[in-house]
Parts: sequence; C-alpha cells; structure tokens
Amino acid sequence: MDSSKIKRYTVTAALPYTNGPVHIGHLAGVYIPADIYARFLRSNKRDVKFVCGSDENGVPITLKAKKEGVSPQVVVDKYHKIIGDSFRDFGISFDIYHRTSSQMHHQTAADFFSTLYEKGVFTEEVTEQYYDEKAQSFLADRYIVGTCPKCGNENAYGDQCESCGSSLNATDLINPKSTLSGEPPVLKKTKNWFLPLDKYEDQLRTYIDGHREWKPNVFGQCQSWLNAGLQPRAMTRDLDWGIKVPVKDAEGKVLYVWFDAPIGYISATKELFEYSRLDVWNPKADEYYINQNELEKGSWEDYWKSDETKLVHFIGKDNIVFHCIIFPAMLMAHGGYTLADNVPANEFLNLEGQKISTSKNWAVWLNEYLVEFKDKQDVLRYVLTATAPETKDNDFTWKDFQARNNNELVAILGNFVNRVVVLTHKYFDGKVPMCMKLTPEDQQVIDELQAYPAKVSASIENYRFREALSEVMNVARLGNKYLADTEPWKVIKRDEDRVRTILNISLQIAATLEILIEPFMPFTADKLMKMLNYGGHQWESAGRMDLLHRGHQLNEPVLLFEKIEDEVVQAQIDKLNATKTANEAAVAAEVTPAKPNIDFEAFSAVDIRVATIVAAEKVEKTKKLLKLTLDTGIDQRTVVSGIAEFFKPEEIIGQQVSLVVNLAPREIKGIVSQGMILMSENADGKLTFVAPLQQHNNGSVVR
Ligand code: B3M
Ligand code: ZN
Repeated sequence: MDSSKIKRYTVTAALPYTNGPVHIGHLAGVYIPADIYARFLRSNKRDVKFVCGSDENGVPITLKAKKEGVSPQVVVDKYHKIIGDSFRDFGISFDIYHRTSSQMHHQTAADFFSTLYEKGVFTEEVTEQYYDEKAQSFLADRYIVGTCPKCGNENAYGDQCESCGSSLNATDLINPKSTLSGEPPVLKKTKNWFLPLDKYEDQLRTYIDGHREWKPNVFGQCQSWLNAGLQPRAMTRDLDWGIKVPVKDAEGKVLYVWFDAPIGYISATKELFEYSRLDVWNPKADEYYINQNELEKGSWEDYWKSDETKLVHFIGKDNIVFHCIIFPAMLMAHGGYTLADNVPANEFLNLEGQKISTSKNWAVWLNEYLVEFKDKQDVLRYVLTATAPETKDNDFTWKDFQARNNNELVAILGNFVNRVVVLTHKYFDGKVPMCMKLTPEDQQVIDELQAYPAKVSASIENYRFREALSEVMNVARLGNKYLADTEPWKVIKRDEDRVRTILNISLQIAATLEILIEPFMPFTADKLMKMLNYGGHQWESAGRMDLLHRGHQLNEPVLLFEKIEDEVVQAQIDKLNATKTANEAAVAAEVTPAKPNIDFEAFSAVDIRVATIVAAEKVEKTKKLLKLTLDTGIDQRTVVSGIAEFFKPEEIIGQQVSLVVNLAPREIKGIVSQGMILMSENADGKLTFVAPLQQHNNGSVVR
C-alpha cells in the first residue's frame, strides 16, 4: 500500500479458541509480532487500533465442554479470563480483547450474514452430511476426523487439515470417523447455505496477485489454492452452540465458526468505539480488557471501510486460507470493506524438538510461566522474538532461553545500561555531564548509532521482527564497544572532561535504546525510562544526541535483567521430562478394545495372501506414503501404504507381507491402490509387517 496514503492502521491478531490457556507457541507465532508492530506504530504516533478477542463458538468449545463435563458457557467464561489475563500480563497491548459470545458480536455477525443472504450471495443446498447415529448429531468440523485426501495426514478435521493447511469439506475425508463416538458416520440430508467461492476466484486472484510482497509461504499457499480451483463452502452448520442463522427455516443451525470469527475483528472494533462513548465506567471495560480512557474520535467504520486504512492480520500458518481466501471473499460479497494489506503468517514453534501439543501437555503455558518466572515477561518476549518461526518452524529450548538471557540480555543490554548509569552516579552524582569536544571516534559512534532507527523501522515495517531485534541489540553492542574502547574508568584519573563526553554519548545511546526496545520489551523499557528519568517511547527521537540534557538527574541504577541459574532451567526440563514419561506410560497402557464379534462368513470374505514387495518409492509431496509394487502370485499390483515414516523404500524390497487382495481399489494422491498390507501397530505408533515367519510362495492363502 502506498505509504503516503495511510492515515490509520487496523491490526488484528487471531482470536484464540477459548478451549484452553495460551502457550508460548501462540505468543511467538501471533501475539508478540502483532504487539511489536502495534507498539512500533504508536511510538511513531500513527493512529492504530489493535484488536483481538476470544473465539468462543464452534466445535473446539463444545468438544472441550463435553470432555470437562460442563456447559460450553462455563468453558468460555473460564478460558476467556485466563487467556485475557495472560495477554495483559505479557504486555500485549490490545485496545480491546473482546469475546465472540458478546451481544455486539452476535448482532454484527448475524447482520453480516443477513446482508449476504438478502443480496442473494448464498446458494441454499440440501446435501448429504455426515451424521453420528449414536450421538444423534451432525458431524461438522472437529467432530469428524479422517485422512486428508491432499497429504495423507490421518488426523485431518472435517473442515481443515492442519498438516498441509488445506481447507476441506467433511465428505472429502478418507476413512472418516466421528470424534464423538469413534464410529464411522452415516450420511444424512440437511440444508445449508453455501458461499460460492468459485464465483470470487477472479477477484481473489487479482487481490492476491497484487500482493507479491507477502511472505512466500502465504503467497505460495494462496496461489496453489487458486490454481486448484475454489469450491462453494457451507457457511452454516447443524449445531446448537454458536450464532443462530438469522433467516427463516434455519432451526437448529448456527453460523460456521470461520464465518463468524473473522467478523469478530469488526465487532471488537465496534465495541471499542461503543464503549468510548459512555460517560460512566462500565464493567465491560474489564470483561473486554478495554485499554483506553479517552473518547474516541471518528467511528469504527474508519478502521474497516476506508482505503486510507491499512489492515494487517497476524495469524499462524494454519489460518492462512481463512484470512486470505474465505474472509476476503466474504468482504467482497458484502461490499464496502477494506481488504487486508498484509497477512504475515508465521510457521510453528516446537518445544524441545517436539510439536507443541495441548492434549499431551507438551507446552509452556503462559499462566504457569508467570508463576515461576515472575516479572520476567520480557525475557520470554525476547527469546520468542529472537527465535520466532518467521520463515520456518523453530525450536524453543530451555537451555537456549537461559543462554539468551545470560549472554545477551544480561551480558550485553543490561551490562551496558548498568555501566553507564553506575559510572554517571560515581563520577557526576547521577547528573548527565556535558558533551565536550568530539573526537573522530566519538563522531563515528554517533554516526553508527544514528543509522540504526531507520534500519530497525525498515525491518519492522517488513514484518521481520527477528532481524529488527538483532539490530536493536547491535545498538547495545555498539555502546559496550564504545565503553571498552574509551575506558572512562581509566581516563577519569587524568582527563575528567573526556569522561564527561564519553558518558554523555553513552547516556544518549541508552536513551535511544529505551525507545528502540519498547516495542519488544515494554517492561524493561519502562524500567529504563524510570532509571533515566525521562519521557521516552518516541520513535522519531531515537538517535538524537540531546535526549538527555546536561545536568538532568538520573535515578538510582537498578538491574534490568538477572542471571538465570542452571537449577532453574533444569527444573523446567525435569518438568517436561516428567510429562514425557507420563505420556509414554499412558500410551503403553492403552490397548485398543476389541471390536464387536463378526461371523465366520464375514471373516472368510476377506482374501489375504502372501506377497512380496518388488518395488517401492516415496509418493511425492507426502511424508507418510510409499507407492509399492507387489508380486501377489496372482498378479503384480500397486498399493499405496502409509509406512514411509518407518521404512525406507530401499530397505523393504524383497520383504514378504500379508496383503488383503480383495479390498475395493481406491485412489490415494492420484494413485489407484489395490489392496492393503497388514501391519501391526505398537501403542507408541511404531509399525511392523505381519508376514510368514518363513519364505512362502507368493499367492499363499493366509487364514
Ligand atoms: N480460533 C483458530 C485458532 O485458534 C481460530 C482463529 C480465529 S481468527 C478469526 O487457531
Ligand atoms: Zn492435508
């Protein structure tokens, strides 16, 4: 977007599902980068609204409620508070942290739907949808899992595969299974309203093609969906928790959660303006974590319906399709809305080499972190920014956390600030000394310093927060080097005026650091601001040499960071190891219960033969699939098997196996698979072949 046109910014961060607390993965992927960006804009005196809220509708919530044996309302109330508090405690500076259960949101989302309905955008279709007869429930979204037809991931949801990012329809899944009863579902007719995404394909292509500056992962994913062709998508669901479909003959139906959730950004902005019109304090300010005391000028529409507004969505990579294809199509269909200028989606953060998992409790929960590392929000903010999964998945380890704290925050940033402030107190009673005659060396340091703010700005404006942070740390490095080179503690004995100059320059560097670190480490910036006893937080002043005037009184030095000892991180590692042991024990104890009896006829209908693998190769673009050629004695045939994670193709050539030869062929990734190899699966997921103990002729019957 042409920057001279930008009058204001709307910055959104993905609305977390209120089905559990938030962890470091959420913070690193979405909320810290969004917060850095919003704080940076504010420090530049730009007009910005930073909005977020709890995503309280949809199957993730009802599943959690079922698991905890409470009502969905209890679940959302509990986690809205826990999540909202965590964000506030970590300094995520939302102007509002709203809720999609609010009246404002229900109304806004229902109105949005009605507008599209009245414009005749939707197609009303009776289709067959999966239904769980035991649970007497339609199986939308996360109520159903199965194998992704695009990548072979066996745990794809009814609306999306989190492994390859594809958006799916439940009926696309291979081997679908109800998550309510574990049973295979049946098909049942029901009416739903579909958004014909195919009709917006051209408009979407023009939109996406106009944003080649987007991150390659985001742009690339969008291109591949557009190239594959878009399908109409149901925007309603047969569920009882959510926003009622506001049209006739829609009993028992609610809006699809991915229809209403992005509208949550809009309703949050509306609520913010609504609140600011009130004359008296309203408890909603606490419930919605509203962060402003002033009356708002203008209206929410300025932030959503103006081409002078730059809209940026911060999300994780699993949300790309919804923000780059579906939501823009909804906004296009509605008309009048601004489309996102950028969607800087991040990849995933792993923890100690393993995927973060809520169900396996493999996570660092923010609420727990704060109990164990009180007042160390900025250490985590720093480490998560320095290792942010901006271009690829990345790993958080406690050792790295400790090393970055001790070797970077303490040894570089903390050390520089501390030395300058302590020396100023020691030699000049804590008063900023006057800058005397500059040496060429001083001038060079000043020149270098003054180049940094623009560098950091450019990185932030291009959503490269790691790079921006490392440039900020270079400013502290510059300060340390300057002190080491000029040695004021030695020079003081012979030339006090020279020390005045050195400390003056060093203090200006410290004041610039205050400005530059604020978006990244706001708590530390506040501490430093107090220590330097000045206003701070004004980006345009960064690099100036008169931030602190001669004679200005500093406050007493305090340490910005403290060393983290080995025992402290070891305790965290031990905690994770205990989780791992408990998970393994749980897995080992788990033997799949027996299936119901079948009669002999049913069994003997299955034709199992000994066969030999004669060729094997990986199926391109999949992790799990091998394409095998088998000699069955009857014929040579192709079988696609999900064993690639356990066996290398070259290792299994010649391996005898047991093969179900009369299973109806089915297509997997464009390959027709004729049969199924019998495997035994251990509780930990390891696979081994079920084969005759001695070499047998191919085609021998297994019974
Ligand atoms: N709640 C998905 C998630 O938490 C979803 C984001 C909504 S953003 C409009 O991953
Ligand atoms: Zn997939």
